[in-house]
Formats: sequence, structure tokens, C-alpha cells
Amino acid sequence: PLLINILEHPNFLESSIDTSFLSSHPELFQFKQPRDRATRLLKFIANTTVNNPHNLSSKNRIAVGESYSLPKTSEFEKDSAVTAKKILEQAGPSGLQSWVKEQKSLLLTDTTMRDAHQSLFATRLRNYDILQASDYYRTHADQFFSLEVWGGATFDTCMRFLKEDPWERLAILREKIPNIMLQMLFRGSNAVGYTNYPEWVVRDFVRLTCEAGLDVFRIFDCLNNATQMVTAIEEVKKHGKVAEACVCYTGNILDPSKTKYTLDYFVKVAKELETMGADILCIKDMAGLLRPKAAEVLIKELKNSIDLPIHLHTHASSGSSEAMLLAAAGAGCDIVDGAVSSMSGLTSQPSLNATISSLEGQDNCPTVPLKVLDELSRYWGSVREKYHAFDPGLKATSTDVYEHEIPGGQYSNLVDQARRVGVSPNEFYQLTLRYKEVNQLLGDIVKVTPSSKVVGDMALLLQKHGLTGETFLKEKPKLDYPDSAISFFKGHMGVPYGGFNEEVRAMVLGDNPPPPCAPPVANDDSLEKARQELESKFKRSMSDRDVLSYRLYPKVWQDFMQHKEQYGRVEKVPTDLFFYGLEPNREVEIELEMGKTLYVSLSGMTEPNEQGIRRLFFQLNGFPRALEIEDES
Ligand code: 3PY
Ligand code: ZN
Repeated sequence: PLLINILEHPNFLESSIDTSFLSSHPELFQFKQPRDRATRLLKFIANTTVNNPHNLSSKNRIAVGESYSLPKTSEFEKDSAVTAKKILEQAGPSGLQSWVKEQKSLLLTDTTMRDAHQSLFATRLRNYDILQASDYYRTHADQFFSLEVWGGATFDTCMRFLKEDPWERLAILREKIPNIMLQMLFRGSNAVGYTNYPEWVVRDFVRLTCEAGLDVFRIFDCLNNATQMVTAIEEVKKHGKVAEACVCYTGNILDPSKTKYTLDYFVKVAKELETMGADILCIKDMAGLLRPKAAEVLIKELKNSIDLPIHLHTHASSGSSEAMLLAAAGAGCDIVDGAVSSMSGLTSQPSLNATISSLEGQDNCPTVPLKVLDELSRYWGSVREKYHAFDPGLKATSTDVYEHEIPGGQYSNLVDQARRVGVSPNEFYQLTLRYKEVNQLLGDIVKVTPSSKVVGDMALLLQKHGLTGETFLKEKPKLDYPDSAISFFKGHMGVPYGGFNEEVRAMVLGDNPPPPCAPPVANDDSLEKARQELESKFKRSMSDRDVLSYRLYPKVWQDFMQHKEQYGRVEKVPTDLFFYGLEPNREVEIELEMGKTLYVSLSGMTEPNEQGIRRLFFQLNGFPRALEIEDES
């Protein structure tokens, strides 16, 4: 359809544009016969059933059936006269800024569709489950300040594990929820990756994201280095969207023995961000270390020192996060993040439901109805069951987080990484001690993606070799250091506040390491140049989005494209089927599009033959279909 639209465009018909590239790219006219969609999907189901590509134990498959159905209409359905989204559209970011400051009620951001599932079950939430909630958000929840739906790890995991195009997720959400601001987490000069990218990557990524309909960019730098955020802030402002810049919180401003990250330090970073043109200041408490009294002190001081609205982000790891939000709200915080209660708590965000009910009857009570949140909680609770396999099994919050300082978003990943390198669940506490010691060895750094990964990778290394921070320094063993640590000490993430620990730097990089510097510049210096390279490599035309996806995650993107070629689009496959495959004699319904539904069941399969091939016998819309698939076990 895209090509047809181009061919019918008046500029094309009048030859007023240069179309000479068409004759130099004959491959554009080699149309592949689209293979039968249903057959490709059956192949996908067959492969998942036989080969268990996600390596999941069927014990984790909880029979949940369909998700809870959100009501189509109710007394809470409304189209509000005033919403943050309308203010942004009518008055731009500065109008929004003034409006936020005037609000008496505490404004809310719902992180359920980004940080909550990143922190609870390793960012595996699929479009299938997200989109079933979108109508309800549109019709019942326009009083949210914003929905955090994109960025952080979602870009990577969408392609790597879920085989979905992250750009499409954003565009569909925009289409389905036009009336609530959509927000993302952007890692400054690391964009949505783990390393520094050239300026054009940051700028074009922001431009495309704006074009896809995103409203609020939460921008941070993993070492609180404001200069690493300036390009993104500038570009967001150029497109008339909201630049929300972060100061990442660590330590404890009320502990007099902690002299590095003080109240003055955080205020100084915030002032720099205001000078750079931020529209909103975010306090990004990625590990949940901000205690209630500290929140009050910090917010009051920030309100005295800068003129920006304040948006507070935290994690519930310690168990005191709702108390902290209330203290922050009392001190004049404008917007807070939380998750729908069934997706809140533990390493996720505090509960929105609890926050609203705690403020009921007070002047600053949020305007999102509690009953709406309760419905959403029923829905998300039923969805969460399907992702049980990715849940690290944390049973309770713990004040240990004040010691180890592991970000909520890293915790569930670290549990998984630890298991994979043979650290037993009983040793996990030891690993958290190593994490704390490594942080000290690195000079007590701000820990958030990607600097948190450096600490996590080094902690795993020490634990694997039976070292503590102290014996590591004393014995100076020759170790195979992780790439993240090498890149950190080379200065590729910038220089941490207070500088490097030179002794450890020399251990990792060797004696007399060169001065810290930015990573080597890639030889593509513009989107067009990158596109040319890719088009000649892949012999097909590449959209701006493809170029950016490839530039950020080359191998992941190529694997995703190959998966798509082989199996077609898989996002319409119900979630338990997507992860575990099909059990015999169960019929599933896959709605490919309006009016086109596949009914699939599996009657049985043969044992593998000498070549390892199994034959699977399906019923597809009432007709028998047999497929052969290689059993890779
Ligand atoms: C991310 O960068 O993915 C984070 O969630 C940091 O908090
Ligand atoms: Zn977070």
C-alpha cells in the first residue's frame, strides 16, 4: 500500500520529483510472492510447540484463559473538558508548564505499560495485552497526566524477545489513545541503547519518535552529566514536545556521613537542567532510595531554587514508597509516577490506587477516579499471570535496597543473569553485597542504565571468582573483565562525578591507561549515509525507522527481520500460545484483522524421524493441515 500511495502522489505523477533512484534500484520492483499468512503462523506455532524458543518450563504455564474484560461503558466514562494533552496541544510545552504549576490536585503518570513490567517481569509485556486495555484508557482515564509506554528496555525487548516492531507499538497506542499524553524514558546520548551514539542518531531518533506521536521525553544521563543530555533536550524542543530532564537520585541526603550526593549536589544538577531548557524536572529515584523526609526536604529546596514543575519517579523496593509519595505531594511535588496496583509494589512503582485512596478527601487528591484504577487493576492482574515465567519470584519488599542500591529495573534482570552464570538463589544476598562493594570500588557512582550494568556485571564477576571487594583490591587478580566495565573505565559513558578510582581503572585497562574519552566515532555521520550503507548491504529500501532500529541494535534487528520473513507477524497470537505453543486438543482463536479469524487446534504429532523431523497435525478453520518441523532438541 505504501508503494501504491507513492505511485499515486501528484508530485510523482507530474514528475516534479527526482525519481532516478527507481531505475538504479531494480530490486524495488522484485515483489516477493507473499507466502500464505496462515501457513507461516502455523509454522510459528509448530516451532514454538516443538522447540520452546523461550526456554520456559511448562510448570510456569498458568491456565488463565482470557484476561479480565474491561467494561465498555460505565458511569466513569468521560471526555474531560481539560486534560494535560489538550493543554499541550493548545498552549505548547510552556503553556503546559504553567498549567501544571497551577494545579491543586496531584497529577499522575501511569507506568504500567513501561517501567512496571520492565521491573516485575523483564519487559516482556506484549502488544496483545497492551492493546486490549487501550480503549478503556481512552474512554475512562483522560485525567492522567501521561502514560509511560515506551523507551528504557522496551525498544530492545520488543524486537529481541517479542518479535514486535517497537515503532508500531508506539504508533498504534497513539492512534488508540489520542487523548492522553504518551511518555517515554530516553537515556540521553545512549538513546534507548547501552552506549553513546553519534549526535545524528539521537536527533533523528527523537524526530521520528515525535512524528510517531510521543509527547513527553524523560531524558536522563547515567552519571547525571547534564552535557550528555543537551542534544536530546534541544531536539525535543525543536519539535514542540515536552523535555522532562532528570536528576538521578542516589545515596541519602539526610545521612550526614554520606558527603558525596548531598542536597546541594542535586540542586546544582537541577539548575543546570533548567538552564539547558528543560520544561519539567524529574527526580528519578531508580532504586527507590528517597525516604519520605528526604523527599520533603529535597522538593522544598528544589521549589525554592528552580522554577520548573517537579515530576517524581520512584520504585517500591523498600516498602515505603507510597509514604514517600505522600510526603512529596505535601511538599508541593506536581506529578508522581505510579503503577496500577496489580502491577505495583516490589521492584515496580508504588500503587496508584493506594496513592489516590490515601489522598481522598484532601485538596490535592488526584482527579483520576479510584474506581477506574480498580478496574484497570483487575485487568492487569489477569494479564500478569501470563508472564509468571519471567517473574523473579520476589515475595516482599526489603529495606536491604538502602544498602545495595540496585535499581528496580535491574533487579529482576540480575536475578536471571545470576541464575545463568550459576549463582544460586541462596547466594543472591551475597551478590547484593558484591554489588555494594563494587559501587564503592568504582568511587560510589550514580547507578542507572548503563552505569548500573557495569556494577552488576562486575559484582557477578567477583561472586563467580569467590572474591569480595576487599580481596579483589588486595589480590589484584587477572580477570576477564566485562565489556561494560572496560567501556566505563575508558570513559565511554562520561566521567563520573568525583572522577574515576584510578587504582581500579588501571586494574581493568592495564597500567598507564589513556585519558578517558568519548567512544570512537562511527563512520556513518548521517541518516542518509547509514541508509545508503544498509540499502547496499540488504538490497532493499530502508525506512528511517528501520535505519534507526538497525543502528541501535544491528543483530537484534536482523534476527527480528528474519523471524518476520519466516513466520510473518506474530503479535496477534495470544500470549500463552506465543510463549509456550499449543497443547493438543485445545482450539485457539487468532484474530488477524477485523473479520479474519483463524481457529487452530493441534490433533497430534509424530515422534522425530531419523532427520529429527516431526509431523504436526493441525485443524485450521475446520480443515486438516499437516506441517513438518525440525525438532532441535
Ligand atoms: C532504563 O534505563 O531502562 C531504566 O528503567 C532506568 O531506570
Ligand atoms: Zn524506574
